[in-house]
Amino acid sequence: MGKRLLRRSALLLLMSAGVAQQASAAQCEYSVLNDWGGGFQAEIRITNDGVSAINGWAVNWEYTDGSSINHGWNANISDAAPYSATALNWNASIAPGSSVAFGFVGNNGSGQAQMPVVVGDVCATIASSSSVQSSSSIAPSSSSSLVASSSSSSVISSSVASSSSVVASSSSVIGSSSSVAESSSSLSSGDSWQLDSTLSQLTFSTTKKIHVVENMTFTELSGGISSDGIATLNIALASVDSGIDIRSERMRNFLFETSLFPSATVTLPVDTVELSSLAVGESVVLNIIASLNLHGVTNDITTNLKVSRLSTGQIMVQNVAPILVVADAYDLEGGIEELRTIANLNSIGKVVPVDFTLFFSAQ
Ligand code: UQ8
Repeated sequence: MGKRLLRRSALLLLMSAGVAQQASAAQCEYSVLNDWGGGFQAEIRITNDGVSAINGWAVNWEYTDGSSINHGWNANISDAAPYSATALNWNASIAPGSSVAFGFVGNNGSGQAQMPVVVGDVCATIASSSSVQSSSSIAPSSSSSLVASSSSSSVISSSVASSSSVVASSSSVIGSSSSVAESSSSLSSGDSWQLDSTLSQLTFSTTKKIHVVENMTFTELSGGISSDGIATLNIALASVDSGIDIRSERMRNFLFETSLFPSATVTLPVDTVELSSLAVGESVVLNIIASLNLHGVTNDITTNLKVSRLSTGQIMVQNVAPILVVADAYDLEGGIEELRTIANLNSIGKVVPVDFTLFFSAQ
């Protein structure tokens, strides 16, 4: 009886805290997008479910198993534990009903990727949840829901999420899409190689009216290869350049939905010993499995990459054959249909070849 009363008053306390903060409260959600045993890719999404705009935000989270972060994007992320992140200029303000997300890759402390509770003034006091959105072919992961008070948390339920593995064909990959964002992070110290965004390029080709093919590009790329062998490519989807301004804007709003999904991220494990033993002037073709997170969906890409050492301090990574991104595999078919209707076209192709040349500089 006493215990029941105690539980009820604790619940009432939580509920009233939630109500008091409702006007500007946001849900702060930690998701593990990919867990390959030794490392992980995760995202924190802040969703404004209050009635007024949020202007500026900061969140904190802690790992209790020694997990650490190597590289992040779309926020200023602290270099070491305890981890915190603050907004960049372009994503500081969150309108009611909208959300912003930032991401990072890191090393697991022990076993599976941990899912810490995210706290901060901006986060609703009553609950914050964590879930695994998808997993790579390398390792499946699980999801859990958490209820958190401002300083402590307890797991109230957990369930195993199914792993979604995707399309891979013998020579090039099938997967699709993603959303953009400016990507930058204060975290670069863990990288042994950093993507050179001025030299690197990523293009894709679209097809309309059966046989009209056009080349388009993303102008903002970032990423790196960490000393413990995690390569990351982050594509700011808002930087899409279709060659026609109004079309690029429509692609941001209707196709990639960049306010919800600001960036597409590719991660893959890399053998850093093999990389450092590559002589200047030498090239190697590697068969890799990467994970592409785009438009809230993560799929695997199996393909060949040509890696060339241009100098002691520079490597170049190119696709050997175009990587075929299937729009449907990333929930992009609805957006393509919207673009087709707006432009009054009879067809837009849903398989999109992607090509890239990436340059990395030694740190
Ligand atoms: C050492 C080592 C190994 C390091 C590794 C380094 C590393 C990280 C490597 C990466 C490896 C890797 C595997 C990378 C993968 C890269 C990929 C695959 C990235 C994905 C990129 C991406 C997000 C691509 C987009 C995909 C997609 C499905 C796009 C859909 C585009 C379409 C179909 C657009 C339709 C456009 C169109 C025809 C619009 C119609 C239109 C409109 C609406 C309009 O308004 C207008 O103007 C008035 C028109 O013109 C008249 C129109 O046509």
